[in-house]
Amino acid sequence: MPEIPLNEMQRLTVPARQSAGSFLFSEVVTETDDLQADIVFLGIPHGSAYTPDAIANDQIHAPDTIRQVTTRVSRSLERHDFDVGGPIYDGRPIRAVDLGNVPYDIAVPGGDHYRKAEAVLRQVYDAGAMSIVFGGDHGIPIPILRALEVAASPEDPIVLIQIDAHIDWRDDVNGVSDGLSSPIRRASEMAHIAEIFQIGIRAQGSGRPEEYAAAMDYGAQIVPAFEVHDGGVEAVLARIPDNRRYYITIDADGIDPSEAPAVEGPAPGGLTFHQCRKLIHGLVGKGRVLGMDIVEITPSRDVNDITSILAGRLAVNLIGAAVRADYFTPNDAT
Ligand SMILES: [Mn+2]
Repeated sequence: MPEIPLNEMQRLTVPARQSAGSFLFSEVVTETDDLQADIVFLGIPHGSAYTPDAIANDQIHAPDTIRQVTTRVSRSLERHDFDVGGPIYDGRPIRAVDLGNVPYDIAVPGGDHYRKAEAVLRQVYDAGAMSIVFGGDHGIPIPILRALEVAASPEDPIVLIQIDAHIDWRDDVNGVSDGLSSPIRRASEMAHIAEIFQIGIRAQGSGRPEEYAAAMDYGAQIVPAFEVHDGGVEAVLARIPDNRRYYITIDADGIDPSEAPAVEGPAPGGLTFHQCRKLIHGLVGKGRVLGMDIVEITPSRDVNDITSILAGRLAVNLIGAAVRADYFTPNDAT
């Protein structure tokens, strides 16, 4: 591919739309070469589209919509937050920054946003920061998971936790292998990822016989939604190995449409916010959560922004739990 001169669109990230602000009032940083941060927020609006019209799908608006509802996620960082047992950052000197969004470059066929996303996240993980990424569709964890290579090794592989109605094991759709139906298949091919838990799967789970067979051959741990409802989150946590590094990918349709209506394919019987929260807190207590993404939110279908607020609240719960588990700084640090 010919070298394209550096311009605005060649930047790895660009700030969010000004009216959207930043997530949780955090400082906006788009110079990431020497990143200093404990936690980063990043929008990856664009997946790897299956059809030309899907390049501009509704999901591309989710990162800025989630930023825009910040004051409904957290009125102020100083307030007591009952989900996490105090102010979100617990008064500790945590540096959380909003890296903006990974731009789509129309000058490059197919875009080069996955390359940019992977590049910026490699910097994030090199800096030892936790990533909280807002998609975008469910293709966007693919560059995230590739970048996680720098935070793990084949000897200490990452445990992938997916919350989703669908198993996402397609090898390709329309010849596109990095799209929204394939993130778990791609993850399964990465040497630095082992043990995949797929939680909340239900209905037909978009698993054709060959995808289900591939998941079983790999040894994917499929935890259907109704198993979570019947056995409880504790039983799911007990199945997940302790003292590991974890990465969490949440497809909004894994959550029940009564709580997360802004999805393309609502499926009854999904996980509740309460169950997701418990799972996140449980994982933080088990080991090191390296990051989390929340994808597949379609803001135009939302009801009173509840799905975007829910996404923000899941992020707050991960942060609050990680801060109190001394991920970033000990309690007595000043
Ligand atoms: Mn999915």
